[in-house]
Amino acid sequence: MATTTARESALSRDQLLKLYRDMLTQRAVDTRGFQLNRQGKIGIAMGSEGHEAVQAGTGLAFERGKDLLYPYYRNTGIILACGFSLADLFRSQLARAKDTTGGRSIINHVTAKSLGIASISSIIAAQCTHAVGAAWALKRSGATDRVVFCQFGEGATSQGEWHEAINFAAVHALPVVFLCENNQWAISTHVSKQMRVPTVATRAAGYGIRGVSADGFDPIAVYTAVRDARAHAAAGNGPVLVESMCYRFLSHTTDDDDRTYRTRDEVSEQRPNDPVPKFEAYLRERNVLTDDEIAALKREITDLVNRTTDEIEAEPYPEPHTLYGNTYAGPDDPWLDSTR
Ligand SMILES: Cc1ncc(C[n+]2csc(CCOP(=O)(O)OP(=O)(O)O)c2C)c(N)n1
Repeated sequence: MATTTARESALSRDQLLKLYRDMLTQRAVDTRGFQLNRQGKIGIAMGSEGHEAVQAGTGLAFERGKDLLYPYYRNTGIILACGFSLADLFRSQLARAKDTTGGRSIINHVTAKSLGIASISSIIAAQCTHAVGAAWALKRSGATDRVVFCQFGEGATSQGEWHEAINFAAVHALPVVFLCENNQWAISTHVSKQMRVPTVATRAAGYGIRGVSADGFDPIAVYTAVRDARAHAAAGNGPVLVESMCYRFLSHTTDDDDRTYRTRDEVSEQRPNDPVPKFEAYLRERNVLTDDEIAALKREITDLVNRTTDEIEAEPYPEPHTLYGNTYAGPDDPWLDSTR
């Protein structure tokens, strides 16, 4: 098992700025989700504070137009980094008519075929078998330089489906990168109750594939690990398991109260690892951005998120007669049709 912590600065200024913008956007969107929930405007929000470096780094390694992404429910940052529109994300959260599922799915469960983004999974590890199926299809069709990104938390690695998926992908040398966001908690279950081995990446040895642990608070370390894993899989060498070590600073969702299972001291001890101020300090030290530029970028992203929220809130909800749309063939409302 390899460990990736190196802060490689072979990245261009544009790449560094993309990482930073994506991290700020993810945090602003998640904060807004919690606010909208507390205002009674959306049913539930899932924060990802602490996962920004993982998701921005992964988004940068994803090759748009070639790769496929099989996300899980905490992946708003990745889907935005891979090109999903902010407006469509808020349409999903606010269940508006123009949402890609017509306002019918649980929040953030979006799909974007044109971007290679499969539907987000809330069924733990279900996306892993789907991702492996897609990777198998890529291999059988003779596609080259195309890789499937499969995202999940460390809790998912206790599901049978995860083991089946990774084993099948290993045996058939499929072009898939398994990407674990290890935030130490699966709702109230600590990682120490999840597995006896020290890291998820160590599990790769059991399947005969490469396993890598990356510093998930450092977007450059994550990017480097995922980029290398992608290259390995794309070259026909089979899957790689990349684990990014991070932390979930907020409750599991707005329906969860994390004070019931972890201490405030534990959460405060992790705060210095917060990836957003850490990356800001790095950009400042390297003279990539000044304090004024950082403040301006934050204002720009806050304004964008505010404006988009207002615009989408002003859009209409789906019409009641569309309730059965995409569910039954024929008229939208079978209850109005007495012959059915
Ligand atoms: C098959 C299945 N079992 C249980 C659940 C309930 N559940 C929802 S989230 C979750 C925790 C998953 O934790 P992890 O995979 O570590 O991801 P995290 O939420 O920490 O990002 C569980 C058990 C579910 N959605 N699906």
